Amino acid sequence: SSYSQEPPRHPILQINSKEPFNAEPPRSALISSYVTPVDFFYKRNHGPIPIVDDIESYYVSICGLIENSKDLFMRDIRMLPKYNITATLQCAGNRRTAMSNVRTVKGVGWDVSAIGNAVWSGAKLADVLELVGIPNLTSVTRSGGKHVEFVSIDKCKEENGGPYKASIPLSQATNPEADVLLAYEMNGEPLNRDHGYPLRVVVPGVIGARSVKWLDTINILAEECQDYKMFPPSVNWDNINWKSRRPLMDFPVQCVICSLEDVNVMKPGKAKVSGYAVSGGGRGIERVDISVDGGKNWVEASRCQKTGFPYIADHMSSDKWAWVFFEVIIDIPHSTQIVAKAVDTAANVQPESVETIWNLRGVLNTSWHRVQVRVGH
Ligand code: MTE
Ligand code: MO
Repeated sequence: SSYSQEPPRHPILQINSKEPFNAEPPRSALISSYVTPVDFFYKRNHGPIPIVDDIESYYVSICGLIENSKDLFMRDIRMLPKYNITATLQCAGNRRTAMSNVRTVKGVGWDVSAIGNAVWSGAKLADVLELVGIPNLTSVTRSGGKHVEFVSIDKCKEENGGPYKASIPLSQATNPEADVLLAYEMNGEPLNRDHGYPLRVVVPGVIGARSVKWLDTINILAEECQDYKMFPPSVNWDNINWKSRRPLMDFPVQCVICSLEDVNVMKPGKAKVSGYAVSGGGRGIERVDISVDGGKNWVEASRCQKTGFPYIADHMSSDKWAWVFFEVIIDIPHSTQIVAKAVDTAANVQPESVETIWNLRGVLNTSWHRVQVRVGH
């Protein structure tokens, strides 16, 4: 079958769908390391993993609404300044299973680990576009170019066998501060096949779907790609109007307890509650609050953000797109619900209940994270 040449994967991963391969690490493994090891990093695919075996002949085409289209080989991309960006990638479907427990949604089920934090290294998309003369925005804007579409070489089931693709606004693509990368390394190693070898896009602070793996073509377009959208709870498959909503970009503030499973049996006394918190758009985490009485009273957890790797603490690197870990030691005297919620640096808060944000695609479940603990003697 087309899935006969899949790469080997770590047995710790919990498999949510085998073909295409979609898997996430257990909660405890996710927070065992600030920089997520490649083996533990969630894998989100829409088709078989493509094989690129001749790296010398591999190139990315830049075309669409530009005067001269251009092909860039790996050596052209490697010649540009190399940046190391620690960025958290999160699937819009993270925590979908909890949303589908309210009412059925369409999409692969995920617990809380469709997220990971890696050091991505490569060229800035802004530099790549400059190489082909694109920041000369006058010519592009005159031609009507407003969006940059990334097209992959993979073939996916959901696209009727066509390639996977996604777009971002041209203004973000050409902004060096947005840190959009064409990455060829993950955690200091060449990308592996699962994560996009030989080259992938990394769009920090934005839903994972925009970070196209196995990049084949960059298209300058007038219209954005019609994909990943969020609808109100009243919209169903009979009254859906795709054109009525914008594609999702920045992910909202998110926070999850990873030290506890959904139902934990524990002894009364002090326990550690820890996990991750992250916000989109480069917004930091201002505060993480923990409650051990279902959300009536709160204590603030301590936060830490370690730098990705010691050797990249310089002007060529950034960790403003990376998650924080939080931790609090707290007394849990009896069976209860433990809740976590975060506030980002723009004072955005998380919705209290998943019911109010239910949507038929099951995206952006950022409701307060709740775990049930049973305390016994
Ligand atoms: N790129 C390609 N070519 N094919 C895909 O299926 N999945 C997207 C994105 N890029 C996908 C892709 C989605 S939905 C997510 S969340 C991230 O890749 C997941 O990246 P990862 O598998 O490296 O964790
Ligand atoms: Mo995703």
